[in-house]
Amino acid sequence: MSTVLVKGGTVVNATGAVAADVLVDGEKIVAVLEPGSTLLGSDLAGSADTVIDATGKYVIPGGIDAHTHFSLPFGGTQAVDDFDTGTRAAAWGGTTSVIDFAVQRYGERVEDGLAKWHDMAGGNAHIDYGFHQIIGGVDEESLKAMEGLVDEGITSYKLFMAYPGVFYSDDAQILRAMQKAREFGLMTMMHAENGPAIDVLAAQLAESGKTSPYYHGIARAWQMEEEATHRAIMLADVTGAPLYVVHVSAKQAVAQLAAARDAGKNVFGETCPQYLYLSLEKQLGASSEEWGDFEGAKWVCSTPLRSEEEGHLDAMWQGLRTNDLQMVSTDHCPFCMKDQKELGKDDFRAIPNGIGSIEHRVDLLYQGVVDGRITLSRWVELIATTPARMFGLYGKKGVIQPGADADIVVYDPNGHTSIGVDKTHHMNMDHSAWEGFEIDGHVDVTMSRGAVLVQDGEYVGTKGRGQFLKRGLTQYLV
Ligand code: DUC
Ligand code: ZN
Ligand code: ZN
Ligand code: ZN
Repeated sequence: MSTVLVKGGTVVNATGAVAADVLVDGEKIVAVLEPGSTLLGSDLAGSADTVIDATGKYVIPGGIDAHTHFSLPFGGTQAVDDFDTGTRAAAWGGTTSVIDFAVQRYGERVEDGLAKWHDMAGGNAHIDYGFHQIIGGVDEESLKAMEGLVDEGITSYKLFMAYPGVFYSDDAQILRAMQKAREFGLMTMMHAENGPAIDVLAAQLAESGKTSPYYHGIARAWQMEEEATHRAIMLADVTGAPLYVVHVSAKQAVAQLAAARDAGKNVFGETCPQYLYLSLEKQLGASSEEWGDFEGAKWVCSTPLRSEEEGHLDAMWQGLRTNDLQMVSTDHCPFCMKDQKELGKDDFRAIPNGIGSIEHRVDLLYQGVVDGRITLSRWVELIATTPARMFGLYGKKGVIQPGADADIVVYDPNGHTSIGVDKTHHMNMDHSAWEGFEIDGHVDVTMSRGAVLVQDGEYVGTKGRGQFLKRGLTQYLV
């Protein structure tokens, strides 16, 4: 087995930072050697096959993006990153594990939906991957199938309170699924928006001629998110099942989560980079020569972008500081403008919902450190450690320590990253939701289980090297 020494850097974990060399043997970290260390391993370090110089840089656990949608069929089309392009872009941005959503649609067997996702990922992923299971139709058969998920290494599943006729579950279905989840230890992930009410509001707007992308966010009002979040918390509470609310964007939803957590409930919240940085005002003001005011379609996602003036963006950062929000995932769901977003040119309801950010999550959150919004250790906790604990991967992933997988990123705080389609852009979309963003930091090296994927601005990873992660139960319960 070949050995690699990552030398001279500052190792940053969720628990703190220390100057240390990291010794890798094969796929594992075998030693974290502080200067003057006489531990076993020092000799080995002297004779490492490869040395990576990390002087002046941070050595951090590889990012874990716990919310992606590769090849998701949605809105009459399909998300354009697959397990090949999506995980490659992830590696470029310092992410070494993803948890993607396998889809079961109404009328389809859960086992078949899952098998399809294994087929799509196997032989294509560049980094390690796990699955959550979307249950798109809660009935006797899918409830029975939920019983087998933990043995498959799938310890979380997702329901939708939105998208009637597509993925939607009503309260009775949600309650029954949560009872099953409670019995088998599954984490319930919830898309918490009142879909039936939103669809009425959206139809009324469209019928009165308000058809531009901005009205997507008006229809999906924060009240619809607050109400659904509250309902999900109550349904979870009555069943005793833990609850994880995905893509939180409304400050009122954060308040619901905070109140539940203050009461000691196992309720968790995830936000996304778009809710930290992009706003409804930005979307309203967006216009380009090519797309006119349809430019705003680039930022049509659900939950929608919220008003910065009303304080939603600040509330997301605040939630991350207080741990009322524990997670930041991308909800990577990329659609091109041409032929895809364009489907909704005359009616925002037909714009496929989604933003692609998998390449930029580690950088965008690092900018939060530079801007004084979060600490360095909180950054690492958010990008790697909490996702690992939340979804049953911690120890193997999410930490720089002996015995962990050698998923390591060398991050340069003196480097710089300019985001844009003609600059850093390896996602499969014809635009970037992050065009023009400047990051005061840079991913220099990405290593996955001991193999370098990105170094010196070059991609040297291998399609198909990524392995399926059979996950354990959540390690985050109170
Ligand atoms: N939100 C999105 O933005 N895209 C896909 C599904 C979702 O809930
Ligand atoms: Zn969702
Ligand atoms: Zn999603
Ligand atoms: Zn650099």
